[in-house]
This record gives sequence, C-alpha cells and structure tokens, in this order.
Amino acid sequence: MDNKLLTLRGVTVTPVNVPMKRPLVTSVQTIVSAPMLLIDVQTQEGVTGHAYVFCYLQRLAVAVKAACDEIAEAVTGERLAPRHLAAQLKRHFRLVGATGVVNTALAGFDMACWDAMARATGSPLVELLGGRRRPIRAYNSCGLGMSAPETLAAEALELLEGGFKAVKIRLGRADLEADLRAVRTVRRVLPADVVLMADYNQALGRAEALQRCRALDDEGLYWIEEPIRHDDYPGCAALAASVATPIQIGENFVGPQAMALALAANACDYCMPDVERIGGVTGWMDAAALAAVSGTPMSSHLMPEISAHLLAASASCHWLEYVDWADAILQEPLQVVDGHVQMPDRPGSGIDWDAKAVRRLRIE
Ligand code: SMN
Ligand code: MG
Repeated sequence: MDNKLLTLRGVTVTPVNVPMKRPLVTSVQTIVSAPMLLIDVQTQEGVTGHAYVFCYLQRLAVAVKAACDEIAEAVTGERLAPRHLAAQLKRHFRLVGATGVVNTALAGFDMACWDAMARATGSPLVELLGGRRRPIRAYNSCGLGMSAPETLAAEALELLEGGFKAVKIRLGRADLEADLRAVRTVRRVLPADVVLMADYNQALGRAEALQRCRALDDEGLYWIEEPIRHDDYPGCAALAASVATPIQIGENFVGPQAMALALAANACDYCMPDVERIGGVTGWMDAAALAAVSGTPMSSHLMPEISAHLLAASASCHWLEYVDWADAILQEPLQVVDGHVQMPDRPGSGIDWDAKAVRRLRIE
C-alpha cells in the first residue's frame, strides 16, 4: 500500500546567522541579521529534502534545533507521509503543546518532507500540490523599516529595482503625525502605479488604532497590517468594519484553526499566513482552503522560496512578500523579473544550500 512512499532515515539541522543587506527596524525589534535553522530530511532511498525556518532571535535557533531533534527521534524509520506524520507528531507533543518553537520545528520538518517528496517525483513542489509554475506577483519587503524619515524616499526608490510594483512600510512611530509624514514621504516619490502597504506589527491599542487607521484612510494605502494585537479578533473586526483601507493579518496564525477563528470573527479583509507558523506545507494548504471558501485574498509572509510554490497552488493567491534574507546561503537564490518571483524549474521547492556559505555563517 505504501510502496511509493519514502522512508525517513534521519533529520539534520544547522543553525546559521545570515547578515541582512539592510537592517529592518520594526515597531518592536531591529533585525540586523536573519537567524535561520536549516533542516535536512534524509531518506533511506537517498533523497534529501531541504527547508529553512526563520528564528527571529539568534538564541532561539538552538531551541528550534532541540525540537527538531525530538521530531527526528520520534519519526525516524517511518514512511514519509507529511499529513500522517503531522497527526502522529501532534500526539507526540500534546503535553508540552505544539506552539512556539515546537510549532516552528514541526512546520520546518513538514516543509522538508514535502520537498523530499517533490524531489522524489522529479517535479517542482507546486506541481505536486496540483498547481502550475507561474510568476508570482511580489512586494518588496526588504526595507522601509522605521528608519530616519530623510532616508525613506531614497530607500523606497531603491526597492523598486527588479521591477517591483509594490513595497511595504513599517509604522508605529511616536504619534500619528510621524506615521503620516513617513507614509507621505514615501508615497510622494513612488510612481502612481506602485502599491504601498503598511505594517504596524501590533504596535497600537484599540482606540489609538481606530484613530490612526481612520486618518490613514486618505493616504491610499493598499492594506494596513496588524495594527493591534494579532489575537484580538473582535478588536480587529471592529477596525475592519470602520476603516476603509483593508485590514491585513495572519503572520501570527498558529495553525489553520487560528485562521478559521479569525475569518469567522471577520477579523480581517485580507490574510497572510506564515508557512512556518500555519503548519508548513500541510497547514498552508488547509489554510488556503479556508481562504478560498471564504473568498479572502491570501498573501504569504517571509520565506518567499517555498511560499511562491504555495501561492501558485492556492486559489486565493494575492501577494508574495519578497525578502532576500536567505540569498546568501542558497545555491540559486530566487529570481525576480518585473516584480514577479520566478518559480524554478527544479524538483522540490528549489532550495539547495551553498555549502561554503553555510560553513561560514554557521553559529554552532
Ligand atoms: C516582519 C516581522 C518580523 C520579521 C520580519 C518581518 C513583518 C512583515 O511583520 O510582515 O514583514
Ligand atoms: Mg507583518
């Protein structure tokens, strides 16, 4: 019955810290380098699947590594059936809870399993998921943090290189006036056909958010992302109902169930699950079904290499968030043409490590 499935031989993980070309200042944290955990899933058949997860804080890479080691111990020798393994591992982690770093490790493992399966069938991941390779519209998220206002205009124009027709600014400055100044500074230099998104990273309380988002309604923003706590769905719903600009949330959905609750609460106009929080490829595809049946446009968060495949296989595909943070450790970084990421014509998700760079950037 299982004769086409690979068998899991082991999992190896490598923490790296990759310097970013342009540090990103958000309302909560300044990110100068990307701590990542590289995950390799080996099979008895000789196929190896690759994936990486973004660990946000450098020391946490080691914590995700510990969770990956636990996964490896639990499922080595099993057949490589990601949905089946996800259910098995959910049971394994039931007492500790499949959240936080455990959730990250589970998602990374799932992504690497799907990559191995796609490699074994000789097809790009998108095709294994029932979609077709096609260029995916992307916004450039590699900058426009809360940097000094005088640098914003030049940075906005730099981000258009590669033909991008959309960029995202981070907000949550000291007051509404400062946010407005930043948005206007950027909007003034952007060509009219370029879209501008804005991200608060949960910086505001409900009352402040209502005031600032309403004021921003006249600024032509494409969406306002996470203005308040990500899990305050009633608060998000109230904002979405009284603000004209679409409200975007989703990078903090832990599993498709969180997204189902948010959609049921009308907490957002758009959604943008993060593949490493929504549950890897398996969780993403469940979330994509929710987005499709509710008619909610769905974008991705970070990890553009695998997200391109996932969006191309999702009926409610909206925008891909492009960051170049993994470029330095990849043999063939994602290509952008006319503001669209190009899905590689290689088996799997297109992720192969640049071994020399990985050795140099390894943190343990
Ligand atoms: C973001 C937050 C943290 C790290 C990277 C990016 C941001 C986004 O919320 O949506 O780009
Ligand atoms: Mg965000």
